[in-house]
Amino acid sequence: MENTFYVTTPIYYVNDIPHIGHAYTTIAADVLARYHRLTGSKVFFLTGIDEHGQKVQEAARERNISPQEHCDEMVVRFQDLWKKFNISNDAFIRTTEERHKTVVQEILIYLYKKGEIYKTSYEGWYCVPDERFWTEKDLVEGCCPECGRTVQQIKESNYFFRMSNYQKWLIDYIEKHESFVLPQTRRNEILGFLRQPLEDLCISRPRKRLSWGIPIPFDSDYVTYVWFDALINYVSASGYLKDNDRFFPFWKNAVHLIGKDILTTHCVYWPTMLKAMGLEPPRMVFAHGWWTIEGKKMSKSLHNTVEPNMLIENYGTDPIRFFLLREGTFGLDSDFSHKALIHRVNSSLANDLGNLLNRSLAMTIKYFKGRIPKHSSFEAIDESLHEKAVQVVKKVDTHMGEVAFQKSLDSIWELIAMTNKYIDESAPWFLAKDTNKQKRLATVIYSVLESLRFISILLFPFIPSSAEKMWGALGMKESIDQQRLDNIKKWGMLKEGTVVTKIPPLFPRIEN
Ligand code: ME8
Repeated sequence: MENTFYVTTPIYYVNDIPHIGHAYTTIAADVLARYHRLTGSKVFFLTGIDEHGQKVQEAARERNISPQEHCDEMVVRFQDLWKKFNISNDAFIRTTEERHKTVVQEILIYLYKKGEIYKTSYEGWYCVPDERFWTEKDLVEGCCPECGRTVQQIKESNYFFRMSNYQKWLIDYIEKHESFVLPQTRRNEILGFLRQPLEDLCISRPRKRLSWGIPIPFDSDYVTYVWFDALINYVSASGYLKDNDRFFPFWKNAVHLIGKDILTTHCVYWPTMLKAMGLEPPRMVFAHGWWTIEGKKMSKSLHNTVEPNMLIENYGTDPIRFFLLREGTFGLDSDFSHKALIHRVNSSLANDLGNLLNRSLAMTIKYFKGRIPKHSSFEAIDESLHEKAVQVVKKVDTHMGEVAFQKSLDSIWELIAMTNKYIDESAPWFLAKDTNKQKRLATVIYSVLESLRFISILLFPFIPSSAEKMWGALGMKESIDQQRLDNIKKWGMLKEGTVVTKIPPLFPRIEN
């Protein structure tokens, strides 16, 4: 049976202006999706937008338009940005779409009939901006523990999901499934959180206070709590209830990428909701760290949000994709600065990779009129380059399985560095001057180009458009996104006689 791989990003709030945090998660998901396609898996990559809730209702009211019109206008900013970033998502879900709303309502009816949802009156502290209830003990100095703003005491009837029933099950599940919540620190955080008694989850909001939500199908006075609605996107968009034959094979291999800010909703609310619905939890929830900007928390009030469109304009798409995944460890916090970005692009992309490509193509053109030469028998130095290339493919596979982007890139850079060193040590420019060494020269150039073939394939998930150009420059005719690692990871597949082309520098040096 065909392998499947399902990767998701959070669905971002439609009101937000897309920033590098959103771009980070989406690019990471794109790299995983592209990598798994390379391995031959059938991939489903989902991203989308969270469109309900108080903030959207208020923003629309301020603009004197309907919430739907507001969403329709705002969603485009994300969709346009993902195009610019070369994001290869297979689907895009908006929570105001009928296909999503009907699944949410069917789930609500199912859980209500099953006794998993009940109505009761409730008194608690409510944070309006976060749309969340808190208990007295949750509050920090009388304010919302999440955003620090003042809370209001509210008494009202609402519907609750019996989340508390699943506490024991969840602890057990997390303990038995080591890679369900990653990285380890986040797993410990959730297990720590679950040492306190788990309460039931309020999953409705009275319509008189908030009307912009999915109506509760068995009580027209209420709409669905935005998180209960939003989490369901992961199953509604992949065919649950509507096309179960498509849904289940993907669901058993689902990976949610999220930021560490939304750990509890994804690792407590979501698996317990799924359990009540009779579904397995996703295979993995990986929570990455946060980007700070020049050492400071990114925030609207500090006016330090990094705007991705501006970054693309200044530096180009692939340098940003590369920087975000190379700079920090996925799972830990990272710091953004223009200085670090410029340094990284100049040293790794312009110097190491760009120069390797340029000089290799230039030598092929100069010594062999641009035709890939025929190699003769390989010497020890050539063999070690081959071995390295084959070994790097394996290493990248292991690292990608661990969602370790930085390590994957480091391994690819080992091959780049070794190929540069191989050129320096083999000194083709001296071989070229000696008529007796033409066969050796051909073998050296062949080996360098073959290594570049490996490099371009391995880099394709990370920097797709540059890798495609490298691939084209090597004279490869078939499209790079149709390649499968299994078929191409053998050394010696470049065909002699193929014509290479010199291309403009892929990564021009950025001057400070
Ligand atoms: O939470 N660094 O949406 P959201 C890295 N709608 N990533 C960051 C970041 C930062 N400084 N800031 C935000 C929501 N992110 C809900 C999700 S899912 C069913 C519903 C990224 O627009 C990170 O992926 O606030 C985080 O999880 C996400 O943006 C939150 O996006």
